[in-house]
Amino acid sequence: MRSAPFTLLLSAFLFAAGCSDSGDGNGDETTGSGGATGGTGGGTTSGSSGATSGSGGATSASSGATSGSGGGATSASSGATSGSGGGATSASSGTGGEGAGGSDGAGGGASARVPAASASTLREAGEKANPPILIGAAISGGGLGNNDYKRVAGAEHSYVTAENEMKWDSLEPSAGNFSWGSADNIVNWARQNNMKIKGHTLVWHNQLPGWMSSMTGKDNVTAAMRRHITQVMGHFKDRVDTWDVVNEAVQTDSDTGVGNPRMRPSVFLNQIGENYIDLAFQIAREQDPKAKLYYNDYSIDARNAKVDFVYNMVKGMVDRGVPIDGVGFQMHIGPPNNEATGADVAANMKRFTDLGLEVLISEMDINRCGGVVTAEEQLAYYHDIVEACFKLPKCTAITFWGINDGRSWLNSWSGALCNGQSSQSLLFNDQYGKKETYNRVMNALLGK
Ligand code: 9MR
Repeated sequence: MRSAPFTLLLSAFLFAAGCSDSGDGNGDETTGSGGATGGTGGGTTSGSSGATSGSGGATSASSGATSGSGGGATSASSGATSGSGGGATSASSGTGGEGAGGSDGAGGGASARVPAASASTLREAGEKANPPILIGAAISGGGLGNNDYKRVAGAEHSYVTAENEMKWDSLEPSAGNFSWGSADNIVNWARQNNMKIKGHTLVWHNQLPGWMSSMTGKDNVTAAMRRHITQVMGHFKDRVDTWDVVNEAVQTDSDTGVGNPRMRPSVFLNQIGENYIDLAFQIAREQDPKAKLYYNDYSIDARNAKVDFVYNMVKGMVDRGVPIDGVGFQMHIGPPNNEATGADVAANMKRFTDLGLEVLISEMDINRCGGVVTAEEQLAYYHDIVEACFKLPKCTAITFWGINDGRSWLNSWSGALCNGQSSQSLLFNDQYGKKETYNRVMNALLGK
């Protein structure tokens, strides 16, 4: 397994390869209206049969679909009961159990997640775990045009993030004029398949239309940000109840999260100031009192300068009473981003859950290009990182950034060092067959 010294080496290598922070594959490269370029189109203890419920969330039994409009919709392996209170509870054999502080539907203060005895899909393994865990995928409009893609995506996942279709340039291409069609297609497909949806993403420096990125004046930018958040959350209300409110607001000298962490310049930072982050979360909370509101970023997966900065930023928000519910760790492992062992991830995530926050793996893929991550390392990373999240009851979701290798954004991003080769980064091959990476993830979800 690679450790900090390797990360530094990788960082130096990426610099040598010309992968500076202004061109990293996390989208820093574009700020204009045509942003999307790469890609493909687009306090209890858990028990064996405990009941769980989230705030306003739906609850379903083992084979049931996870659904519901409230935050923290969950399912339990057996004996599930629903509740409208905020407290997540898991109890042994349905004997009740105590509320876990009203924080979420994720097991609250549960000390361990109990895996399912068996499962035939990742989704089922997640739904039958106690507390349950959402298994997600980035879904593209282009992908949904393919029947195999749809079959695998729907069968294996319980959670959807639109890969590009809910970004600012897609939803509000010109000021005040909203375009919902491609996002609605994904959201409606997800709901037909009883999948929960994460809105991605409300405030981000990238995939921002030119009219917005060139706006000047604090009042103008604040008003435009307020309108965007309000309109978008309003349109999807009762369909989308978890949101990446702010994405990638922190940068370092290296895409691996090393060196000089600082707030990332953007129209929001430049015109409003650092307070834009608090403001975005406050506006989102006003719009939906029950939604789960997340901060999301890359290369914060293992302990490094960037994640220390993000930790302090998020801790400040919690201390100030800013309505943040959790942090998404993107988990793009390998070029152009960081590497992280399971142990790194476990220790790093725990700091955030100790603040009372949920954590999520929000965009996982492991890039094999450039010979930086070997096949064996990739398998171990997939198992051990998924296991690290699974073992934390407050790690509420694991989302993979795509379905099959052939459609991965990494294949066409120069910083990923693929040079026309497949990144081999996901769980399904080009024919939508399960890869060994799938088996390792399944093992981790079953506690093996
Ligand atoms: O996968 C997305 C790709 O199709 C787009 O071209 C790219 C443009 O910025 O965004 C990709 O998704 C990014 C996500 O929205 C935020 N985190 C990094 C992801 C990979 O770059």
